[in-house]
Amino acid sequence: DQRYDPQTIEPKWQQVWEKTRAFCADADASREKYYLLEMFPYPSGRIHIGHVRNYTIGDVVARYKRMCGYNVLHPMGWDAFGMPAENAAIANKTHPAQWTWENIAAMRKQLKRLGLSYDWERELATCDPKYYKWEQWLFIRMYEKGMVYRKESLVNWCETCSTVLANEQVENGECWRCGRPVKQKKLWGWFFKITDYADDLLEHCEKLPGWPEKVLTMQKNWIGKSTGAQIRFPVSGTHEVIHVFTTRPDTIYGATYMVLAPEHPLVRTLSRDTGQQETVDAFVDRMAAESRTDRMLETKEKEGVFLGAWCTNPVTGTQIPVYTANFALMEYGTGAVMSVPAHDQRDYEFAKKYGIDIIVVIKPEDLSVEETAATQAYTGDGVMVNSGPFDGMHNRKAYEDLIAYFEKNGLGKRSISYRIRDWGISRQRYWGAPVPMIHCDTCGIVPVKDTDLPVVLPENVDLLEGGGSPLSSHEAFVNVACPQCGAAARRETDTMDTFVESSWYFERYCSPHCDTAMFDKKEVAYWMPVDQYIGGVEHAVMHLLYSRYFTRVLKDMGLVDFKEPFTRLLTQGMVCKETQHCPEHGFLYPEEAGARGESVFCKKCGQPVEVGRVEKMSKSKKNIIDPNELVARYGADTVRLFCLFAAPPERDLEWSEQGVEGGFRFLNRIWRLASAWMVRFRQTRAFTNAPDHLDENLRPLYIKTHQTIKKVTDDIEARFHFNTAISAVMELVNAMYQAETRDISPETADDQTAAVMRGAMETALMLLAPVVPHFTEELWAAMGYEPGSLANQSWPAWRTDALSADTRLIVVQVNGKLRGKFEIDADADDEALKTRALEDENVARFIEDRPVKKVITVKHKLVNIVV
Ligand code: ANZ
Ligand code: ZN
Repeated sequence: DQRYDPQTIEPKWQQVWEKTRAFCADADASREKYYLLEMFPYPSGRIHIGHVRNYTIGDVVARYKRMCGYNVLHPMGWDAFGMPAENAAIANKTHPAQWTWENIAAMRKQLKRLGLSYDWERELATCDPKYYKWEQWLFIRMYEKGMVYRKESLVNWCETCSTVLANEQVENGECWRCGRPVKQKKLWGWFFKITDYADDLLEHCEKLPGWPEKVLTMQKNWIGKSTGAQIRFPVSGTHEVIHVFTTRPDTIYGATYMVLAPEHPLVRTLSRDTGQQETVDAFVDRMAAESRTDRMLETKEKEGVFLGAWCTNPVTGTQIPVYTANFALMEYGTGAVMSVPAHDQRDYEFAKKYGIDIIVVIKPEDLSVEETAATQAYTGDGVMVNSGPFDGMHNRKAYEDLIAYFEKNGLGKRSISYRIRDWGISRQRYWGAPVPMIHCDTCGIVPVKDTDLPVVLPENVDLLEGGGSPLSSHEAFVNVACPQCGAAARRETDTMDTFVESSWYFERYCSPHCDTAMFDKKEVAYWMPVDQYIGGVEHAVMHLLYSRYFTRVLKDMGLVDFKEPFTRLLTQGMVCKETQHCPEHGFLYPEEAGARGESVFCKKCGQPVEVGRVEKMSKSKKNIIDPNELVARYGADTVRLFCLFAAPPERDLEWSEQGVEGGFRFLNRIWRLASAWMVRFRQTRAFTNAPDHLDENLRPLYIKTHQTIKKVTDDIEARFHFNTAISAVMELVNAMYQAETRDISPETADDQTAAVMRGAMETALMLLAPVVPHFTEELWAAMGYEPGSLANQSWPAWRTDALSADTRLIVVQVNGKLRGKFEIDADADDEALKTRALEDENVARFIEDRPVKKVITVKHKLVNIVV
């Protein structure tokens, strides 16, 4: 009698899978493909529990689909460029490349130990010149098509990381990576024209039914399409004109002041020699030091200064003061706001603060004009007032009429604004893919020749302590001949945002070793799009939007023939765990707290510890679990089982030691039962026929078996609810134990009994195979099957006639004479009885070609067919 020992079983099967290339995929037009992808990891050095959960969920789907007969592609690789490598290299006096490749080796080993069914022959790392060569190639194609441009602009600058950040990488005014405040800096950089695709990206949000609604909403908000008008406001006493973008042209009669963004070019021009110049300059300088997103916060105190200049409201002809203020953003609309304090809360607060007129121009039915904006702005619909010829009109109608009026009189035009900006991809850092461009004094900007690609990152660099790029001081890298005129020129030293690499890696996986193109078009045509993508919701805008954009670029280049890279998306929840908190020492590791009776105390100070707050696992909360330790203690299968059993994938999972123990016990229960019956199992085959051929006492277990197949399949198909699927298998195992305690034992079992037990056990193994692949493969082989064959075993099918324990025997008559019998669900309705009766061969023989005149059914008893 052998003990269940995952530490010997698991490496054994992993070797078998590797040797037999069990999960290597080949395109095969005769088979239906299924591309399952999890977001690839950054090689930080260690797999954390979030990875384990993410990859386990993906692995179960991949293994399940394989058993369902699909040709499955399930690749893995490394998002290997980026800042941590550089910082670690500076701190540890190594090279980013060395640090990265060592981490990859360590993490690959950890992933392999989890028994994930990857096609490792397709492994890629984005820092490999063979990979980024094609990114550079595409960059040049995009440049040729005007999809990339270089400009000087105000950028989000993180002092700590000394690099530019994309808007998507600024969170609440802070760097998404280091959490420090982000500043504004004027800098030259490269941009991808993602805004050209804003509308298309937005529209197709409606055509992604396989994506979570919340992710689509985030993308829509990020793209931020607003419709309205652009209107011209002439500046008094000059020839300048201020253009505003407004979503509410219907409120123009209430525009009592103008606000320009601090960076608006007219701010300095208009304030010159007005006596306000110094105040304005000081304000503008102060704003430059603040981050944009910070300024956008709704809660941020509104502040601004008068420019000393006036402009004319084009419909009223009144002079209104021009301000600059923190809430106006240069990057949105035109950088100028016609402020309507009566109908916009932000404008209202500002007007109150600076004593500016508030004029109501839209009145709701239930309020008087005086009451309408008495304490706050009124933002709803209503009837136009104080609006000259538009008075009395509904504001929605006035909206349209006013735009028509502007267009007719050259005062403005219909207009659309987007919140999304072009994607700034320049990074002033070393560890990234070099932008393949050359600056020549005579020829200007010249792309590197295709034959000179890749532009390889030089290895021998001095990384600068405080960050910054060592490339610009690397003479051998920088000095280059102009590809066009041959004169001495300088190489571009910006590297690309790492999100560029992750925008096409899923296409590269289709033919990862292709060295004549980004990818083999035929392979991509077969495998793409990804059928199921799985990853964290934190990528809802950046990575997932960039990837959609990049796929559109590839489509417009004729390289792919689809727009959307990911048909279905699953965003898995976080892994959380209880925390322990001491009032004096903050969060405690489990070993830093001791138990005294019912209560827990801090071992350092003896004070009682607050136990219980469940939070996302993180080093700072001291509630992390090391997957390596867990695997060493319980084996990979138990860890996988727990990750899937404890919660449905999209929900947060609360870690519990007892839960893991429970998983381990469950596997041992199956193991013991299988071991006890194994000799008997080997002498028999699983029973698979209709249940009416079974003895009464064996029928319940057989039916339970088929019910379980159906339940597990339905749970996986509907929403990947592995937790309830696993519960169902647990019930089946219980049913086997119950059958055993009643009257069945391996020693006394007759052939039919052993066959039904074997069928139940085989079914449990097949249903659990995607979840605990090593464990099930071991028992599968023990039962006499070809070792390693379970991974490619067909997913079991249920018999519809074996789904209900409560069946009835129905007799079938033709013209009143008994001609057949069948067993059917007690719930079966008349229609089901009739269909089943007519299907009966014997019955059909007696009907012959005669038309059926009438069918009489008696529930639970009889069908009489009259011909
Ligand atoms: C007048 C007005 C009246 C406005 C009113 C709103 C309500 P969304 O909907 O987000 O697109 N705006 C325009 N450009 C701006 C900029 N660069 N910085 C800050 N605010 C700006 O916002 C559009 C509205 O935001 C515009 O419509 C404008 O204020 C303001 F009752 O114009 B509105
Ligand atoms: Zn030149």
